[in-house]
Amino acid sequence: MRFRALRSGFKFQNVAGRSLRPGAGGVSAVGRNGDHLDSSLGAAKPSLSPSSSSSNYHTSRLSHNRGDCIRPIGVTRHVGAYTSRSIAAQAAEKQENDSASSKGGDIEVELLNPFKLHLLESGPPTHLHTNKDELMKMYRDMNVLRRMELKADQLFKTQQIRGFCHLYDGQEAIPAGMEAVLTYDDCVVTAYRDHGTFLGRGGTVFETFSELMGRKTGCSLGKGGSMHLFKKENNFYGGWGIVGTSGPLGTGLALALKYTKKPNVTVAIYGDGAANQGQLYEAQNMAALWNLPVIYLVENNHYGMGTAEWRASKQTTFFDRLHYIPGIKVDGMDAFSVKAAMQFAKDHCVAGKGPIVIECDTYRYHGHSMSDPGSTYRSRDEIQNFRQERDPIERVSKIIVKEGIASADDLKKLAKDIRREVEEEATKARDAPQPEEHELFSHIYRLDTGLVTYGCDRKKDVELA
Ligand SMILES: Cc1ncc(C[n+]2csc(CCOP(=O)(O)OP(=O)(O)O)c2C)c(N)n1
Ligand SMILES: [Mg+2]
Repeated sequence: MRFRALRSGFKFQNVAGRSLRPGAGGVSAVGRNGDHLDSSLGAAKPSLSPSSSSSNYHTSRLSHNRGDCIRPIGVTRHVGAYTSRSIAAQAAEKQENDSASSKGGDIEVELLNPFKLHLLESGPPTHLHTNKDELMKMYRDMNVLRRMELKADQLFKTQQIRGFCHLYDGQEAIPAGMEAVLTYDDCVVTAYRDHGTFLGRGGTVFETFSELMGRKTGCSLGKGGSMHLFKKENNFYGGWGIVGTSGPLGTGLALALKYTKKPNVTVAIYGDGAANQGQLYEAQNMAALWNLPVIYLVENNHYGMGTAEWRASKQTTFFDRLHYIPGIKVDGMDAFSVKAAMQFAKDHCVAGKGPIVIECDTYRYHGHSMSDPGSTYRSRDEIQNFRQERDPIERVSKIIVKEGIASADDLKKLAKDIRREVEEEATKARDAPQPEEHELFSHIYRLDTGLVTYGCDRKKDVELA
């Protein structure tokens, strides 16, 4: 399974309720249920922003004001209608697809939101070449993730998922762009909002639902839940509940890569809230000192739980915090921008230039977790404007239709197929068995001690074997 895509001219409202001007026209609505397709897929707006690193890419508190981000250019090409494939089959095809799609293509995409650079003389390109395969893959993979999160919301509300559950919808462009560059020989580690990262690393919808519902078919055998998705075979190291830990863990993984002379990188993902933790700066000091191949990727969705970034951070930019680690600020709602930054950063690391920070400007549609309605500390307008003006899936849809790769109807059909597939995976996961009782303490204590364990009522001893 993989992912991959922007737009804007947006309006959104800051925490004080100040509302910013929406961009002009041509915007398709995203329904509350996540349906994002409609037939108003109009022509792309012209570039509003220069393609340089200094720019009008402006963030002040929660006030942003940018132009359209991707303007597809080039001659229309036609391909046949796409249908969805098995979700599991998509996961197995990553390497092959990546190399095919990363070879570029005949569709030129201009990133209309320029990068912001820190300690870098030049940055990623502002034009990318793509092709129908990559576009369709981005569309499909982001849709699978969106649909999975909407289903998880429903399963939680009907108490089939219990415990913690942090949803990722809205942020789909990050794994989409990131995984368009990485291979499974690169390492990734993140915090608890890990569903998207897991799918990007080749995890399946079935494994995710199984884990969320506590089934033994889950990627952590049903014993970890939403915050502890793992896929070690693809170098995905979690899934951690304690925020900020992904910084030191990722630094350690990068040390291992350097030590074993691998031409790879580690991506350590953390949020804007976590970004103020001390452990992160200790780790980054070491990474800079030892020139480690680590990309610190900040998912700046502008809130840590219910706290706006400006309430928690003296400095609300994260890519330029250290005078000894370079950084790039990127439109994190645009998979192509993320891809370009990621390629630049990976090349930087593999060339032995040490760590680098990528700050992705993004947004979560759901609240912090399922216990947070997400509407008390931010306005409905703000959420709605992100959905309408910057939705990552909608952005790719527009390019696809504009380029004549598939019609709006084809895409609707594909989205419907994906919805059905996700439903089926959820049912399969629900029907899977729970972990055996004797698994209760495995992976926690040694099993060969002859000790028995029991619950607080001592009704039943369980042998650790
Ligand atoms: C060390 C630590 N302190 C506090 C918490 C409680 N906590 C859970 S999520 C969270 C906010 C994190 O926000 P951010 O890093 O922006 O991630 P996001 O939820 O936006 O993805 C906090 C403070 C925690 N899990 N770990
Ligand atoms: Mg955050």
